[in-house]
Amino acid sequence: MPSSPGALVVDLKFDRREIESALQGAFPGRQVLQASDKSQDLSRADYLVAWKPDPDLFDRAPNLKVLFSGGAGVDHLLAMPDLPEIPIVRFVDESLTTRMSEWVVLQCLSHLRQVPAYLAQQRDHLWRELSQPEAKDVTVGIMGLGVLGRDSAVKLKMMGFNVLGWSRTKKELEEIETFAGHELGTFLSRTDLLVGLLPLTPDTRGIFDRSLLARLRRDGALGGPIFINAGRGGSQNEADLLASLEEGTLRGASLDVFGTEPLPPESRFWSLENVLITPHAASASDARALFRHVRSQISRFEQGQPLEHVVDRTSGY
Ligand code: NDP
Ligand code: OXD
Repeated sequence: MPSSPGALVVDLKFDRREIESALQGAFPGRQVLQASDKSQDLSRADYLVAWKPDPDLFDRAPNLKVLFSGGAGVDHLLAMPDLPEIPIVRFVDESLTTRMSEWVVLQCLSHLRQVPAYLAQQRDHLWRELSQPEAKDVTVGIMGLGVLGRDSAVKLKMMGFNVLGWSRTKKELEEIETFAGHELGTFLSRTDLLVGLLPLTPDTRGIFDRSLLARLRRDGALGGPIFINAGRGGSQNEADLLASLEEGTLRGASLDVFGTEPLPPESRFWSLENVLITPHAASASDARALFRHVRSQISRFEQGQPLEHVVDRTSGY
């Protein structure tokens, strides 16, 4: 008798109704178990799709074969105690990539077109035209040239910016000048708008500190450097960031991620007029797209084909 397909456990801290609706018909013939129901027996499940899972999850589901991250980043999984030695597949999907590029382009244009200053003027009922540099005179440097960084680079280029990219290993990208790890200094000295799209790993934790921010170009068309981060909050030294914004080493910032999320109401970041804040919403995972990706990877796995987007545990991404 053919055995029934392995069950999938879902542990996603997303909107419950969105998950329920996206699960309708998503895994035909396969049992789907919700980890939030503590009465469920997960002991025979083969697969898990998770975003910030409960700490007891691996005790409850000891026979998993593949772990799917509910997002592109996997730091939330790699930090878990008792993480089993099974493949971890991260979420890579056009919808996620497109959303991130929209956010990055939006933030770069917002600083180019002086949105923080105009918002302050609007609050004060002030009608005053500010200077208007052109995108071609401004250089965006992207730290992290992975799936998200590369797409953002192409779209920023389409908007007319000069674009540079930095990554651990050297990349070849059409019309985009790229730098490898050891070339960070040169990359920073030519960057006006610094975009962080790095995963959080032991090597990137706290990388955006005062000394790094102080190496950005100071005499560019924007009148001072801007920092834009949608990677992970853990890669920014927030005390250094606040000091750099307050003393003018940085002219402004756009921050989607923070060391503590939600950002506490008493955080000084909230009241800085030169900072645009979004609530870790640069590129939310679309539940339907996520389940499509999980279904297709499970199907590859069960047909004996290699899984795609498997995390390298040594590098941490
Ligand atoms: P990828 O794994 O595709 O790319 C990671 C990039 O970072 C690669 O270019 C890699 O270099 C580079 N990198 C990693 N470590 C270092 C290092 N020590 N020094 C220099 N470069 C390094 O990831 P994605 O592009 O898919 O996603 C990036 C991150 O974005 C995620 O890990 C996640 O944290 C964040 N994210 C945030 C979202 C949000 O809504 N705010 C949504 C989705 C993702 P190399 O190419 O040489 O390997
Ligand atoms: C992700 C995120 O990693 O949303 O996908 O942060």
